[in-house]
Amino acid sequence: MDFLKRQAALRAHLRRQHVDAMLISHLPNLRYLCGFSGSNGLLVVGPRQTTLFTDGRYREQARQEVTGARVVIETKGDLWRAAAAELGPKQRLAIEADRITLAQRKRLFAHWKGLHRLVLTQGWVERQRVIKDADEIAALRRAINLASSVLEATLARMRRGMKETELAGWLEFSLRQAGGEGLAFETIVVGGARGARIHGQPGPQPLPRRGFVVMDYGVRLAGYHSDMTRTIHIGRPTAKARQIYQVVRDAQSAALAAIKPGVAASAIDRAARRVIQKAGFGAYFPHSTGHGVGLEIHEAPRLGATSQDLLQAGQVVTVEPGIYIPGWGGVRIEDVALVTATGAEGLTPTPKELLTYGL
Ligand SMILES: [Mn+2]
Repeated sequence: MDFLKRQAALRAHLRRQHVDAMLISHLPNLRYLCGFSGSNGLLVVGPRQTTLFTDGRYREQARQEVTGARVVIETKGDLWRAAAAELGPKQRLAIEADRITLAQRKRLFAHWKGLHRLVLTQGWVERQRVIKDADEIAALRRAINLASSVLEATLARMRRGMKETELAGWLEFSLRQAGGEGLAFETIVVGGARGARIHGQPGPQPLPRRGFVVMDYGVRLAGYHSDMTRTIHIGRPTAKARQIYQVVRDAQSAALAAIKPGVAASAIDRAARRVIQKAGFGAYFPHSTGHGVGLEIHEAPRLGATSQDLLQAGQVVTVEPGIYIPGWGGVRIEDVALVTATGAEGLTPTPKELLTYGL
């Protein structure tokens, strides 16, 4: 990961904004700029020097991980005071307004008398993170391939009467066994009518004797997140089940085909939604079509009807339309795609044919 290049790009932005330094508190942004993956840290990017402040628990980890920043281990327990001491008394300072609490702001100003020179910012580092570099794309591919690789063996463990939680557990164990650092988010495994809960948590309910099971899961690897959903069917699908699955698949294909640089992110959402509306299920697709993914599971751009984002080469986004019918169930199919110079490259290798299992 080229941390120095990322810091140089941020410094160029600070100069354009006539800001002397930036105090960064959002942990994924710290990781992006200097490699630090600990859970407590502040980064000051000054005109010539970058300094990471963390506590004694991370001494060894910071020594190994951090590139392009001086590391200060704060032993008195207040990183905000330590960072304030680093700031010049006359500097114009940018802070991440949407990533700082009122209590932290108070601590900063207890030690730095520069309130009138404070610049409240949002998304300065996140804007850089939107375009993934080659190292990041490689990391995302590894996470996505790992997650895809465990699905088949997990599905082979399904048994009649198995609880949703147990299937989710096998999925999560397999991700860990294959080398996953952690889960990308809380695994969703919901069967039968419960599949209509878009963000349902697995429960003690048994897998349906006949019906869909929605599995939405991801793994974190080297800080990067995967995100995929497959919906499988237990028992013989009805004509309605087949139809709904096909509509979702067609909606996803239409969205993937619409991706290319310069296109509005909202147009991708429209492409998926149009297919679902035409089939008469428009009222049953209440969420947006996708989102960026990287050091965070949800980041820019947002592929939704009201999104102002424009697609650009190097963005990595999910495409995940679905249909959810109360009392009946749900179907979602989710892949990750890389926006290329000419279109989209699907990064999720798992096939999308309707898979049916007899238990
Ligand atoms: Mn997703």
